Amino acid sequence: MVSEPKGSKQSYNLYKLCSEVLDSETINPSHPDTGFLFQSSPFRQQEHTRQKTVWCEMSVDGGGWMVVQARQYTSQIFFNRLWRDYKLGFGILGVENWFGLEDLHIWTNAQRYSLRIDFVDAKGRMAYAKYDLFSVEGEVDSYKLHVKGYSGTAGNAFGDEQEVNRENSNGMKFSTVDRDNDNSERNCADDLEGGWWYNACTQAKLNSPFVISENYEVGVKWLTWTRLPLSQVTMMIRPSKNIPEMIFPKFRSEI
Ligand SMILES: [Ca+2]
Repeated sequence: MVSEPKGSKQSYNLYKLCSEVLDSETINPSHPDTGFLFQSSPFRQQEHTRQKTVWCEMSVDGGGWMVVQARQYTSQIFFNRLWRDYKLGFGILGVENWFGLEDLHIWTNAQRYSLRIDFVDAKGRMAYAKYDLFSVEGEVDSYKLHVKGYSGTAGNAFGDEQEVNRENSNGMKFSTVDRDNDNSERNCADDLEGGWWYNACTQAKLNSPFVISENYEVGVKWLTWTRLPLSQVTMMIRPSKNIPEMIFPKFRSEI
């Protein structure tokens, strides 16, 4: 944990983001190499007091990532939850969790973020998908997903926003079992048993229950990589670096 400045009247942190802990020269050498929890805030200004305990991942791809979704096939956390739970977040930090759509919106609108998703399949093989830009709109727009700039080894299961593909999640609203915002005549969240940015429905089934099957319909899957069920997934975000504003005019600049 990052210690607080001694004598400070309020509990403001030295750092606001996982990436700033990493960037700092005063990083505490007692930090574990892989990850830790600390109080984070999306804003730099001290008048913004919105804070949240977050899970920092410091060993993957240069570190400084904040984990926003994690699944493990051994876990007991139930993911087929209602809108309110997906909005506010749930799970156990450091084990299996959903960060929460409202905070995802606030964080990714405070500045530009990259997204990285790491996968382990049932045979222990690993792959990843990375997006240079990731943002989530507000609740009035049903937390619509936007990603750009794919790279990685697992394929772009979110798809391109301009591309017509009824399984692309990019540009889609979030849906839960009690809020059907998808493009299917059915209720994708009900059929696939987890909240997600469904179209009709998706190639990225990351909040579904773990089922050992190569059946396309069931299990935790990233179908541009493999039909094998996944045994582990981690979604994490970090501020984007060195991305010219003019290329991505739809994304807001840092406040
Ligand atoms: Ca529907």
